[in-house]
Formats: sequence, structure tokens, C-alpha cells
Amino acid sequence: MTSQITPTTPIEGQMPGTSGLRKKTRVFMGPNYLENFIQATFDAIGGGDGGRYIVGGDGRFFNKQAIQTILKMAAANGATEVIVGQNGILSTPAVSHLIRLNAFDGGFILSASHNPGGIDEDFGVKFNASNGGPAPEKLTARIFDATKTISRYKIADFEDVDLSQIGETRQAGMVIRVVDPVDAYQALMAELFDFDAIRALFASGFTMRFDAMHAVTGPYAKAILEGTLGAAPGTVVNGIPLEDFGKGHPDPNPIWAKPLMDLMMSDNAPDLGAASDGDGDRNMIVGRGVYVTPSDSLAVLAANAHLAPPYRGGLAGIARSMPTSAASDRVAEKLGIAAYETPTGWKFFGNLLDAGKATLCGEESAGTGSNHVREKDGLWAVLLWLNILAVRKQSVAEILAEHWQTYGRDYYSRYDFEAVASDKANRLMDHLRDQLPDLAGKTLAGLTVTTADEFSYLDPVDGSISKNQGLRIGFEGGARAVFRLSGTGTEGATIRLYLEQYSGTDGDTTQDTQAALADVWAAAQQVSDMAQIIGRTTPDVIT
Ligand code: VG1
Ligand code: CO
Repeated sequence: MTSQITPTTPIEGQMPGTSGLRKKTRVFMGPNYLENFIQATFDAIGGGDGGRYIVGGDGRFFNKQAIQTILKMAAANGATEVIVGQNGILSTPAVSHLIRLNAFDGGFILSASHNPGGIDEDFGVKFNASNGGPAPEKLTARIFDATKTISRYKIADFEDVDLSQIGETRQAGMVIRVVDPVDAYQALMAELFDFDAIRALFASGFTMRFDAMHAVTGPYAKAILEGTLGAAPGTVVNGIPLEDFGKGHPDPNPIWAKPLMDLMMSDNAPDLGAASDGDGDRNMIVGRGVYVTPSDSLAVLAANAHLAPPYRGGLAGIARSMPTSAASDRVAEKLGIAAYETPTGWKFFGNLLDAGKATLCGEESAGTGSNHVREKDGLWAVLLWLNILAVRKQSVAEILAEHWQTYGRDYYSRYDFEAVASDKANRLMDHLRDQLPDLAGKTLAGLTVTTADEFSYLDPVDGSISKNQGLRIGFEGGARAVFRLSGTGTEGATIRLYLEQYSGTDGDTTQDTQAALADVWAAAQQVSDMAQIIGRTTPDVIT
């Protein structure tokens, strides 16, 4: 075997976004593109010498090929051991767990998450650090810097590794262990939850549908729900990971998981519907006839977590991303524990979890997780719901209704405007930013502004500051509009508008969501002048 040092030159635009580097698959397949980014990552963490890493992905097109390249580069960079999922499959939370379980130095996750897959769709790479969590901003900044000065990459020359066989091989001084993707993760879930109670729930006739959306959670959900917990065969649908996710968007929301939504709103609805995304870190929860917004799901899980073994002793704190609704803050207040508000992206929860300040974390984008790993975890959220349902013996609708009666309801919806020309999207944000200092006290579409600012985050653990994390406008009566630009897209800009309206326990908690948000939506249109600036007021996706 020979290790090669291959000369290369910097490639523009290799800046990791909200969650890793995401580009069109063909871009990643271009000369040196993946190699430059992987080498920059090794350089940014001080070289791979003696390092041990987890490698795996969501099974999308180019996954296996990228893994072969990473294995060869890890060996040439001096890594001593790599664990890789069989057939290249590992969900994001499974990677996070394996890093922690083995006390490894980090992991490479090949995924563009909820973005579609295929040669003409999207690909991505995330690097997770030794705590199992997404690279924090200071590390992604170092990686990006390294991509700008790169002049060579290191790659070993050996035959492609057979990823289909579980077992151990040695190449270029590096041990490569191909492992079952599900085993360790399933053991963790069995340790966390009351599997006997959930088994009894299914045995009592409880029915469920889990839509894996042709993405990575299929094997996990089948093994755990059907294989161990006794859910009926066929509970898991679309359970085989496909390279193109069956040409769909593996994004668990009412739009992209419409077949599941339709079933749950029909007369044939099972007791629980759930779905997960490309890499298995997101979750959607739907009860019979009722969709649970991710913000509400976080709040309900927080309020009921003590019913599941790992959280019996109570929660240290609850963290949510800024655009997520205030529903979980109300639970934290009642429990007398801290509530944290972080920028969008799981990397900001890592310090809070490591420091023991937060136990549960969540994002409005269908991400929920806890201190059991350092990623959001789709199947974990589903199992926590199941554990709670098994104990409370009520329907999802009943639990939700009781929750609103206790805490009031934060009506919530996100509007996405996709593929907006970048200059127009920036103009809209600038236009809003300019108005912020003078907005308080003004009335927009009948709503009086109480606060208006651009969110910036001071990390209470390491003191780092993250600026420009979204524009937020608060209104009298508990409404809020937040504007931010997505950091996961691969084409043009996506404007996300997050709308929220609180209705207290004495108010109406049974309105239609969009009706409850009509005023704040009108105010958001007025203040942003979106009709003029981007020429549209109809979102592509409403979640
Ligand atoms: C989106 C979500 C954010 C999430 C991120 C990664 O980011 O809004 O909450 O953490 O995706 O999730 P953005 O910048 O496009 O709004 V995943 O499941 O794609 O790793
Ligand atoms: Co994801």
C-alpha cells in the first residue's frame, strides 16, 4: 500500500451551514471537492494522527463512494480505527451514540438530511466532535479557513472495503470495523425506555404507522417497533433506505409526509402516526385526527418526561431554538427549571447538554432530543411519546388538549419561501433590519409591536457569541414573527417566516391554526413588504 499526497487548490464556497456542508451531489462528485473538505476537516482538528472515527450516512446516492474516499483519507491521515455502518448506513443519532460509546474522536455523517437525494439532488457531509455533537461554530470556522488555504490532501491507496460484510479488516495501518447499524442504538433505547410498558401497549391493541420515508430510519424502526416492541408487521412503511428516497423529500412534515397525514385524518387512522427524515434525527408526531406541532411536542414531552425512566429524577433545563414557540418555556416555568433560547441548529445545544444545564432540547423543525446523545433523535422522540402514552393510557388528542388547558396554546406555523433569488432575499432582510430600531410602539395590521431585534446568542458555557441569528418582532397579546434565511439549502435562498400567537388558558385553544395566525401573518407581510421585494406572498411549504 502507498499513501499519496495529492496536490490540490482551494475550492470556493466550502462553508458549512446550519448542519454541515450541503451541495448538489454533482458538485460533491467533482474533482477534489469531497477530498478538499475532508482534508480541511482533518487539518482543522489538528490532523487525524492516532484518531478513531465513526463513518456512516443516510444511504443516499454517493454515500458508499464517499465513505470509501473517507476511509482512505482517514488512513492516510494517521487514523488507527474507523467504525462504519454496514452498507454505509448509520443514522445521525446512531453516529452520535457510537462516538460517545467508544470514546472516539469524532465522526463523519454523509447526509443532506431532509433534502432529496440522487445524482441531480443534494449531498452533504457533517463532522461531529468527540462529545458526539455537531462541530461547534468555532470548529466549522476553522474547517472553512482550511478549505481556503488547502494545497494537498492525503489519501491511501487500497482496494475498496467490502461494506456489506460485518467484520474487521486492517488497511494501511488502520482497523476498519463494519458494524450492524442498529445494534448499539437499539441497546441504548432499551436501556432508556420502559420497553415492557410499550410492549404491553401494543399488546393491548394500540396501533401505529411509522413512515421511514425510504430513508435511514427504516431498519431502526423495524427492528425496534416491530421486532422488539411487538408492533404489528407493516407498522413501518417505506422502510428500506433508497438512494433517491423514492424520489421524495424525506422531510417529516404535513406537506412531504402527506400520505401519513391523510391516513391520520381519515376514519382508518391508527392511534399514532410518526415519520422521520433522511438521516433519522427529525420526527413528526400525529395523533388520530390531530397533528402535533414540533414546538408543542417538545413542550408535551418536557411536561411528561418524568413518566419515562431516564427522566424520572426531573429535568435540569429545557433548551429550544429561538424560532421555536414559547410552549416549552411555559413548561420550564411551571417546573421551576431553566429555559434556554439558542440559535437554530443542534450545534448550539452541545455545550448546554455537556454542562448538564439542559436535559431536553428541541427545534420547531421537528427536532427533539435529550442528553442521551448530542444530536436530535427522531426515533427516541417517538419512543418517548410511546412510553408516555403507555403510562397515561390516553390518546394523543386528549394529552394535547389537557396540555393546552394547563398552559394555554401557542398557535404556531412556519412559512417557507424557497428558491428566492439571493439578492432579493437579502434585500428583504436588510429592509426589515433597517426598521427594527423604530418598530416598538408602532402598529402593524392592527397589532402593536412591543419588541424588535436581531437575535444574537451568548453561550452561557463558553462565552462565545453568535450574531445575526434571525430577526424577531414581538407584538402585544403574545404574537411573534421571526424572519431568517435558511442555512441548509443548495439553490438560491429560502426565507423562513415563523409565526406564533399565544392564547392563554382563559382563551380559545381550539381554533384553526392558520386562522389564529391571520393577524400576525398580515403584520409580517406589511412590515417586510414581501409582495414588492420578492414578488410573492404564497409560501411553498407551510408546516
Ligand atoms: C434547518 C432547520 C434547523 C435544523 C437544520 C438541520 O436549518 O431549520 O432547525 O437544525 O435544518 O436539520 P435551516 O438553516 O435550513 O433553517 V437536519 O435534520 O437538516 O440536519
Ligand atoms: Co436530519
